Amino acid sequence: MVEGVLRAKFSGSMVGTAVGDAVGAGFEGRGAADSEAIEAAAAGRELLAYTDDTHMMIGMAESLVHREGFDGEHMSRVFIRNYDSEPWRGYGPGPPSVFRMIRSGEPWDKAAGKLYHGGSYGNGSAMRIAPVGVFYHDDLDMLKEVARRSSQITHSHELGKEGAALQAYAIALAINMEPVKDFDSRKFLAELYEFVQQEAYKRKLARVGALLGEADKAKVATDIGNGVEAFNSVPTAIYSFLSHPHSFEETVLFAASLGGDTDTIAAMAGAIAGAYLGVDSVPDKWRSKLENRAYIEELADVLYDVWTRKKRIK
Ligand code: F2R
Ligand code: MG
Ligand code: MG
Repeated sequence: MVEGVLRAKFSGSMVGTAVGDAVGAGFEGRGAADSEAIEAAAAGRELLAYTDDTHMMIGMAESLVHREGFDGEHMSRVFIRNYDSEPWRGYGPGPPSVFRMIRSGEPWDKAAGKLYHGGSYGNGSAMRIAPVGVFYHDDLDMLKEVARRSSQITHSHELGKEGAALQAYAIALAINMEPVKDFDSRKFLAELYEFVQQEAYKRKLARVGALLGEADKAKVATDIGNGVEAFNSVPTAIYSFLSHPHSFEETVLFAASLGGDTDTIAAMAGAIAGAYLGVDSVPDKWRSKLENRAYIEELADVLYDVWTRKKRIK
C-alpha cells in the first residue's frame, strides 16, 4: 500500500474513534434519535469534546509509541496517569476500581479479575483499541494476542477480551483494504465470523448478516444491541460500518442514532470507517472542531513512524 494512504488510515482510525465518540457523546444513555438531530447537535457545538473512550485510546497509543510495542505494565501506568489528570471524562465504574488496585500493589494483569464475576465484559477495552488495530494490522496473530492482553488490564472476562480482539480485527481488515465502489460487506462479515470463537459473538454476527439492509433502526438496536456490554455494542458498530461502507459521516450518524451507548458505538464504528476510508473521509465540519485534534493526529503519525521503523528492522 502507498505510504501516504497507510498513514492516513492510521490517522483515520484514531481520529475516527475520537470524532465518533464526540458526536455520539451527548446522546449516551438515551433512546434512539434522528440522524438530523445528532448532526444539528454537533453543528451547534464550538468544540467536539471527547470522553473516556478517546482518553483511553490516547493512553494506548502513548504506551505503544513509548515502548515501541505492547508492554502491559507500562500501559496500565499510562492509563492511571491519564485518569488521575482527567478523571471527569465519564469513565465506567470498572477501570477506576482497577486503577486503585494496581496503585495498591496488585499486578497489572491480575487486578481486573477481581471485578464483577470473572472480570468485566463491558466495552471499555474494545472502545479504545484502534491503536492496536492499526499497529498490528500486518500480523494478525500478534494483533489478537495484544488486543486480549491489553483488555486484561481492565476487562478480563472472556467476552470482554473477545470484544476487544474482534474490534481490533475489524480495524485491521479495514486498514488492509483499498476503498472500492463494490465493497463486499458479506465477505468482510464472513471473515469476522471465522475469527470469533465465543458463541455469543457468533450469534450476534449472524444477526448482523441477517439485518444488513434493514431500514428499521429500532430492530437493529433490539436485535444486535446498543448496551455497554462488549457483545451488545461491538457487533452493532460493525453493523453501522457494513451498512454504510462508503461514508464515514453516515456510519457515525447511524451508530450515534441507535440510542443506548451512543458515544462508544459511534467511536468503534468511526474507528473501522476511518481505517477503511482514511482520515480525509472525516468531514471537516467535525474534524476541525475536535478537541485535541492536533495531538491525536500527531500521535497517529508517530505511531505510524514507529510501525515503519520496526518493519524495517524485522
Ligand atoms: N460511563 C459511561 N457512561 C455513563 C455516564 C457518563 C456521563 N455522561 C458522565 O459524563 O459522567 N460511559 C463509559 O463507560 C462505558 C465503558 O465502561 P467500561 O469501561 O467497560 O466499564 P465497566 O465497569 O468495566 O463495565 C461497564 C458495565 O458493564 C456491566 N458489566 C461488565 N461486566 C460485567 C459482569 N461480569 N457481570 C455483570 N455486569 C457486568 C456493568 O453494568 C458495568 O458497570 C462506555 O460506554 C463509556 O463511554
Ligand atoms: Mg464514553
Ligand atoms: Mg459510552
